[in-house]
Amino acid sequence: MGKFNLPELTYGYDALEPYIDATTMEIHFSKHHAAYVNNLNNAIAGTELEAKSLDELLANAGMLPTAVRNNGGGHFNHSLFWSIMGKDKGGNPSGKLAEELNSTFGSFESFKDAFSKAAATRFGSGWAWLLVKDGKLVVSSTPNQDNPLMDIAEVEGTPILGLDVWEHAYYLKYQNRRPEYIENFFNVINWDEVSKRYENTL
Ligand code: MN3
Repeated sequence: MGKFNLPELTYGYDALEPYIDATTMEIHFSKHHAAYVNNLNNAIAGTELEAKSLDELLANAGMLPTAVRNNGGGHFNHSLFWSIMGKDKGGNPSGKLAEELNSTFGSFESFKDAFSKAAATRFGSGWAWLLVKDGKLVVSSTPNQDNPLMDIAEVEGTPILGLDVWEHAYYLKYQNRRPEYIENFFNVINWDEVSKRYENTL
């Protein structure tokens, strides 16, 4: 057993059907995410990095061996991703997050457009993010398994919503139709969890 472990998936592989299919979920969680965890553990084993928390590793990503940056990012990103989705979710956010989305982007629909565009235009593999930077909501995207917690990120901050746009996240069901996958992602977002993460930054 290594230092880092797969988180518990709090819903079944079929919980996000029909928007994200059970086979994709099973492979994504039990193979892809598990591989990031194993490779991260192997990459830090026997080194001084073994004493660092995941947050500490990510904050110093620019100085890390590539395997630690990629797999540490992969572990964090997927852990966040599973937590911000759920069965019978979707809809609109409420409370402070809804107010801040409205005041930042003009409306929820405008936010959705900005986030969807970031996800659709991320070339190759990567992630789209809604993050908090200096108290403000910002949409960004990162390549590979990078994320806004990393010192090398173009836009640094605390991610509260992330969407995996690697082909392994959607190809079985959507093939090349990434925009359709992005549209359907909005049917499974757990806005209560995103709100909780937002309020934790205040
Ligand atoms: Mn993935």
